Amino acid sequence: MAALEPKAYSAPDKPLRFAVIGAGMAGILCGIKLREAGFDHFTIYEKADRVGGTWRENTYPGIACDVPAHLYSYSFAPNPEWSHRFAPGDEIQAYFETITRDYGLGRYIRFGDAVTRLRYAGGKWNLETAKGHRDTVDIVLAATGVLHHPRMPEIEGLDTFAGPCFHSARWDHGVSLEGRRVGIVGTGSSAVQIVSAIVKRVRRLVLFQRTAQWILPQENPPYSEAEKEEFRRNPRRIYELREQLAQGFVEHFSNVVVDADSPQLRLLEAMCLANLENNVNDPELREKLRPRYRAGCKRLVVSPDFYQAIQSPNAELVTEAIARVEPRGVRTKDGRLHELDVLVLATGFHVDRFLRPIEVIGRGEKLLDDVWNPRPYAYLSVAIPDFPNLFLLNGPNGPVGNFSLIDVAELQLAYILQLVELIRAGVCREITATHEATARFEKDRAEAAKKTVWVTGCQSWYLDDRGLPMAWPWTFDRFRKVMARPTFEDYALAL
Ligand code: N01
Repeated sequence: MAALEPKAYSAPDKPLRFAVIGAGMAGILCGIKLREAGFDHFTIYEKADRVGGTWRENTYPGIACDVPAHLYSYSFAPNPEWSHRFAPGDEIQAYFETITRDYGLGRYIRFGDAVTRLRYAGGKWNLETAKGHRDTVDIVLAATGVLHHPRMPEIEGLDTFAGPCFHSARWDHGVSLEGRRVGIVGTGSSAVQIVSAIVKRVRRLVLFQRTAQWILPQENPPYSEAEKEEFRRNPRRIYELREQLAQGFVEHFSNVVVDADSPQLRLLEAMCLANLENNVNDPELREKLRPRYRAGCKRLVVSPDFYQAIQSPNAELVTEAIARVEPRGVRTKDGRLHELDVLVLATGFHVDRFLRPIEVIGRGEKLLDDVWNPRPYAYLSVAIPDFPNLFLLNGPNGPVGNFSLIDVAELQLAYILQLVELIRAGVCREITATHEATARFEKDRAEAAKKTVWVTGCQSWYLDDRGLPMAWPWTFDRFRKVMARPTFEDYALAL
């Protein structure tokens, strides 16, 4: 610890300047917490014209968060107004807009300009944007999201489709679905929510399923006016509820998926299986909907009514593989043409991009694109060797999908700010995760990943090019503990 004493170097004579990239949930959090910590020199760079990230971009019918609303909120900004246990997307978007306003962050955000380049030189990060704006900062906080870059399927003839065709994260609200024949490719969380939301509005719904999903039947009751009034009068009640929800989520999901042998996982599987057996009447359809891998192997899909929706008389589940898309619809390998007016691609995201396509050049002219080839990594998900004073929120190998990403980001930022404090105090100018610590973390992570349910025999967005899960493979309690205080020896501190 002696190395951490302020010695040769004194505290910076100028206030530290930060660039935060992205004004989604994590970027807004950065703005609030930087100000709280007394840092006022920062810009939040946002390429779009509104805050909100995921919730700004995903506006498809039926969108809701599968983490309970009182848990998917900032710990310091409870919201008594959530309408349902699982909040709809537009409420979450409104929440982030309100928070941005309430915390006076507007003047820190530069909208409508994408950061294109970051280069580390002379102990500073030089930043450039698409519009030619330049900035020089001491510290970069990358809050660029994970499920952000839509993955378009490689299907022959996709561009020949005569009607509207769009990705679930690029919903075209100008297209009416009323009385039309709508095809949906994919059966992940997005597709399942879309199916339930639109089946009653469309003339015909065709769901193209490549792999069946386990569906956990979670009801989504509204909060009554009396409950909301109680939350308003007594915010303590929200904290108690949040605590309960967090505990339940950790015990019944987060800690369970990282232990493929856990009895709770068997319980989760039994609940999904009972949902299928009890709620799908036609044996042929039931078999088509029956997954051939363990529940939780893919990110678990929650829905109270998907099975009901797919059994509607106007809905069809197609399990025959897609051969190609034609102007009039989708042709499956059995030669059948499924005629459609609208085609929705609920085909997921490229989850290995993080702050790319920004060109990031670290110490010694190292290109992040090269360093992250073939796959991204970061020490404890927050710091990359050779990229000093650049920290990631919800970066590679964090607990994505395991818990509320808001809690994850809050824990990460509190950890990062402890590192930043060393710079402010004059202990060092530069902080970089060491190669040794990062290699050790990667090795331990790969070992622990073998015990998770994610490697029990399915394809999913959790898996990297080697088939190893890219998510935190330990319990959430362990994550909380690790994030509580940095192991400073795992960082190189330079003057
Ligand atoms: O994407 P996905 P998503 N031909 O990657 C199929 C979060 N989220 O947007 O399983 C045919 O899960 C692919 O098939 P297969 C949540 O963490 C949360 O639905 O690979 N099909 C799969 O069915 C979630 O896990 C919420 O065989 C093709 C689907 O497309 C994550 O976001 C809501 C295909 C992609 O599923 C991603 O969910 C929404 C092809 N060529 C999202 N290519 C909630 O909070 C892909 N597929 C509720």
